[in-house]
Order: sequence, then C-alpha cells, then structure tokens
Amino acid sequence: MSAKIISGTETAKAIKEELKKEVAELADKVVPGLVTILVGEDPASQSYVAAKNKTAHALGIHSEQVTLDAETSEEDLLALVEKYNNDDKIHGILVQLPLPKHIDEAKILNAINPDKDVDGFHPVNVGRMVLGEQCFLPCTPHGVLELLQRSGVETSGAEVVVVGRSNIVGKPVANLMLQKRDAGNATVTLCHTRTKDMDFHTKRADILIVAAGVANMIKADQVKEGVVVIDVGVNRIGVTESGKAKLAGDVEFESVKEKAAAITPVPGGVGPMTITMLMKNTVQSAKQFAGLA
Ligand code: L34
Repeated sequence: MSAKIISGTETAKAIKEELKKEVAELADKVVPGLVTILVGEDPASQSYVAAKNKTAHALGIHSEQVTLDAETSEEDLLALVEKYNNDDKIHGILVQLPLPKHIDEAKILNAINPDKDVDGFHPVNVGRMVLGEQCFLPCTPHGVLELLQRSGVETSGAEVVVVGRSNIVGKPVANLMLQKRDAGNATVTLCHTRTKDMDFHTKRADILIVAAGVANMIKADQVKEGVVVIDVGVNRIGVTESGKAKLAGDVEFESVKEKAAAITPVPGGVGPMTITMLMKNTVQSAKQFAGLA
C-alpha cells in the first residue's frame, strides 16, 4: 500500500485564500506590514526570503525586504531592528536565520519587539508558548500542527516521536504537541544525536516528525506500518539539469511511503506551510496593533 501524500502546497493554498480575504476585509482599518531582513548571501536563505515577500505581496500584505552584506556589524543590525520596532507600518519583523558567525543570534532576537515577533523566537514568546498562553507560534511548528489538523490526523493520545532538538523546530513542535490543544494531547518523545537507540523510538511512532537536517536519514526499516510521517528537512543535495537546487527531505521518501499511512513530500510539504504561517502571524499582529484582536 502506498501512503496518502499530505500536500503542504495544497493546504497552504487554502489558508492563503482565507488570509487574502481577511486582509481585504481589514483594508480600511489596517494594512498588515512585514519586513524581512537577510544578512549575507546564502542561496537557501535568499530563496526562502524571496518566497516570503512574494507571498506577502500576493495576499495584499505590505512587505519590505532588507538585504545586508555578510560583513554587517551586530550594532548596525540592532539599529535596523530598532528602526522597525518603531515603524508603525510594520507589524512583523523577521530576521532570517542563520546569521553570520560574528553576530550573536540571541542578542538580535531579543531586540525584536515581542509584539512584532512574528517568528515567535523571542524569549517572551517562547515562554508564553510553553505556558500555553496566547502568543505568536513559531512558523514551522505551527505549520506542522495545521497540516496534521487539516489532514484529519488524530493526535490525541498518539505516540509522537520528534527527531531533532533545534530551537526552531524540534523543541517547540514537541512542546506544542504535548499541550492540551488542537493537534496536541500526544505522548511525545524527543530524539536527538545522543539518543541511545533511535530505531526503538522511531518504530513506536504513530506520528513521526523529523527535523534533523540530514538528507534521507530515516529509512523504511525504522518506521512501523501505518505511521504518519511529517518530514521537516529541506536538504540541498545537488543541482538539477535546469540548474535548480535538488532537494531531499530527512526521510527516504520513496521507500518510507510504501509503509506509511500518510507522508509529506519535500519539496511541497512543510516548507510552504512555514511561509504561510508567517503570513498568518503577520495578519494577527496587525489586528492586535489595530485593536481588532
Ligand atoms: N527567522 N529563519 C527565520 N524564520 C524561519 O521561519 C526560518 N525558516 C527556516 C530557516 N531560517 C528561518 C524558514 O523560513 C527554514 N525555513 C524555510 C522556509 C520555506 C521553505 C523551507 C524552509 C520552503 O518553502 N521550502 C520549499 C522549497 C523551496 C526551495 O526551493 O528551496 C519546499 O517546498 O519545501
């Protein structure tokens, strides 16, 4: 049996339609505004940031794109963040990660006004998230939750295994899935590079969420029949004949899809959801600033 393919592209499209309508309805009260800040010339980051601005534009969100060279000082970046903290047209500030090594990531994320932190990376928002309080949820974990919910995957009581403990994906997605919420109430296991027996855990998973950043790491013999697989990895493994980046997930798609009940592809899985959740958070932020939420 071959798995149902959970399309992030299709799900994202449906959410974007909803958002577009909402932005149009808000137009006489507030135009949501987003700024993306990219430091350096990493091709993957360039492509993600371009996609974010393009999507914002398509939804009627005002978007500004700042590109700084890789040698930009921490001080200059902090000043730029401060400028946008004080810009009334901007409701969402996104500093694309990773940043060059000479810049202290935590220091930058701490400088963003938590009310404009549409990435949900500021410690105040992370704290609110862990406590289950109202906050901006980080975009990739939020996208994973939406994808599970809109695909009708039952998470309540499910054995969820997360592979990867990053601040951007692994830690927050594990935390969200154990909370009492939609797409939550799961029993969560978080595996990482020091996990003694990875297979023992992955084979028990009803829902397997992989965010390790290692191409094709999870193979068919590491999952059980009927598992739901969410593959968060977007690895560049070469170039296609047309010169575009060749992508692979963290899961060996071709073999695992024969065993899984459902699986997300790469590309076209979690990636488009990440971008869409950023739009959702930006609209939410604009509503909050306008006193409408
Ligand atoms: N501040 N930094 C900040 N916020 C984020 O939410 C991110 N992330 C991660 C990296 N750094 C960040 C992203 O935007 C990863 N990420 C991201 C966003 C979009 C996609 C992948 C990762 C995406 O759209 N992927 C497409 C393929 C695009 C391509 O051709 O490269 C997909 O279909 O998976």
